[in-house]
Amino acid sequence: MITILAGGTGSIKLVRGLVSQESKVNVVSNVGDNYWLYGLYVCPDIDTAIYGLADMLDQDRGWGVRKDTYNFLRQMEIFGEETWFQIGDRDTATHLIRTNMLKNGKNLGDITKWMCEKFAVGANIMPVSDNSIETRITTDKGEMHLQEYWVKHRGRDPVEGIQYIGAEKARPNPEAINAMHDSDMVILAPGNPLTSIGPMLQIKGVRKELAKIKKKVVAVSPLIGENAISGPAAKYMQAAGIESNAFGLAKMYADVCSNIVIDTKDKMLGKKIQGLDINVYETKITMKNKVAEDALANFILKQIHV
Ligand code: FO1
Repeated sequence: MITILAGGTGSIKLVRGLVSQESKVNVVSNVGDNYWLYGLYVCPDIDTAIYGLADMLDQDRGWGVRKDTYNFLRQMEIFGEETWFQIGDRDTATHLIRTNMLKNGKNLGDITKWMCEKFAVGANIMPVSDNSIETRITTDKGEMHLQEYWVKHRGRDPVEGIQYIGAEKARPNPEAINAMHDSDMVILAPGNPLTSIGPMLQIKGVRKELAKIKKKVVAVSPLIGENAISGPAAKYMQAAGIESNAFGLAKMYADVCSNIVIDTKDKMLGKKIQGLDINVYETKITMKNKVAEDALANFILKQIHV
C-alpha cells in the first residue's frame, strides 16, 4: 500500500501513474485551495483527484470536467454575479451535492468517500483534514484567497507573503494519518510546495507523523532548474525566501523526507542535497503523456527501496 499527498494539477499525473500500477493507493488531498462560491463549497484538489481517476478531467486545463457546459455560469452572469471562476454545469453538481451533505452534518472525509464510490474511483481519496484551512496570498494590493490571487487577478502582482489560515488549529484526518503510518511508501507529489503540499505540512499532526516515518517518505520535485514544470511554484518559493530549485525544495522538506526524486537535468544539485541527509534519485520528471506518467510511477515504485 502506498499513500501520496497530492494537490492540484501538478500532482494528478503521478497519482494516475501510481494507480495504474499499484492496487492499493491512498490519496491525501490538500484543502487549502477550497473556496466558497455562490454558497457552494468548491474543493479543487479533491475534485481534480476524483475527475482525474474517473477519466473525466479536462486534461488540457488540469481542472474541471472535460467537455463540460457553462449554462449555470452564464445565468449567474445575467444575474450580475462575478463569473471569473469557471465552474461548469457537471462540476457544479459536485459542489452542490457536497455543500448539501455538509449542511446535513456529514464531514468532508465521508462525503469524499461517497463521491469516490459514485464516480467508481478505486483509490482512497481523502482530505488531509475535515477542518477549514485557507491559503491566502499577500500582495501590495492587500491579502486575498489563493483563488482570487491566481484566477481572478491572474497571479499578476508580486507575492509578499503566504498564510495558511486555520492550519494551526486543524486536526489531521485520522484516516490520513493511519494511511501514512501503514503504507510501505509515502510520496509527496510534484505539486506546488507552498500552495499544494505546504498547507498539509502546516498541520502539526501531519508534519509530526511524516517526521516519524521520514525514511519511507519520497518527495518528487516539481521543478527543473529554477523553474516549475507548470504553475507558479517558483514565484511562491522566491516570495517565501526559498531558493527556487530542487535544493530549496529539499531544504523545505528535510525534516519530513529522506528521499527525493529530481530531474536528470538537475544532477549537479545531487551532492548538495545529499548533504541534507536525503537520498537523491534522478530520472525524467516531466509527465507529458500517459507513458511518461507510468514511467515516473514505475521508477518510484521499482527503483526506490525505502
Ligand atoms: N483555474 C483557473 O485558472 N481558472 C478557473 O476559472 C478555474 C476554475 C476552477 C473550477 C473548479 C476547480 O476545481 C478548479 C478550478 N481552477 C481554475 C483550478 C484552481 O484554481 C487551481 O488550479 C487549483 O486550486 C490548484 O490546486
